[in-house]
Amino acid sequence: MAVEPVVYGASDRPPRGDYARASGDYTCPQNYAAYSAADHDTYRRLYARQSALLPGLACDAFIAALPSLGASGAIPRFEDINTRLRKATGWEIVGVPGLIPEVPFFSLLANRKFPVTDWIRSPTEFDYIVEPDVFHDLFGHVPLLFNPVFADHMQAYGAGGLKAHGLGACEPLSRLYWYTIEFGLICQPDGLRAYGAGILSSGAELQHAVKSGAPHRLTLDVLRAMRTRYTIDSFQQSYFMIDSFQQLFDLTAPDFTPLYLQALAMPPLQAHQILASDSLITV
Ligand code: HBI
Ligand code: FE
Repeated sequence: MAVEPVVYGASDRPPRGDYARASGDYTCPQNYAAYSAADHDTYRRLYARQSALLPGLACDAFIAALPSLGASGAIPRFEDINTRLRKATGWEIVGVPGLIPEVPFFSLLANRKFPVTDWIRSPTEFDYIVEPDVFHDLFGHVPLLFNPVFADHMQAYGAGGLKAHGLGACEPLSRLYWYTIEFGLICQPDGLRAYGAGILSSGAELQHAVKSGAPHRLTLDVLRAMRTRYTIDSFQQSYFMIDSFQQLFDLTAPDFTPLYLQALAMPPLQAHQILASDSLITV
């Protein structure tokens, strides 16, 4: 079955990935032979820069699990990661040509499969890329799939997403994903840290998200996050903080349908907006 490419946000150019390679569920085998020496070198340099930035900024669970991705000198083989990941949490990663539509995306998560884009950015996009590539998807998302509580949360999120789609409530779910899985902060005994993949895979946003005085930092309230708009082409203006992955799981694992229906019925909030009921955190 032929699948349609997915265009992200207001992007004015077609997505990079070759969607003709994908099967009906949008997955495709990792095209390992297609990587050039320059591609492997891009991954090696991204990994080296990013891993050096983590101490004091990334959460402990992420730092502990990062070596599970394997040697950092070249793009890993998804199958090698899967041998370890299946054993740790029963999750596996599957190749995709890029962003995929919400229903296949949620279906994969609900089945404990995480879609990983298989191509890598060009050297000119070393610092910033609009679409997720293999570095963002692997380095940003996969380490925490080795954490059992976080892994269970991701599955529950996928199941909730399928339900939301049936109710026309994908937008609130996307916002929650954005402010948790992509840009979430966590409070550790030794201070605030990042667990969101968009922060952890970004050279510049890591410091901004955790240490800068500029953005707002709010205690996570699921309904509040579901109402909050976001921008995809600048640092976040607001971040939401959790106390533990267990808290994230507890907030979303039961039936959280009433929350996204509630969010749909309320006006959206701007990315920088602050309400009297918000609980703000200072760093
Ligand atoms: N597809 N490959 C991929 N990766 C994502 O993170 C992703 C996606 N499709 C949809 C999607 N995310 C969003 O709708 C999330 O907000 C749910
Ligand atoms: Fe991501």
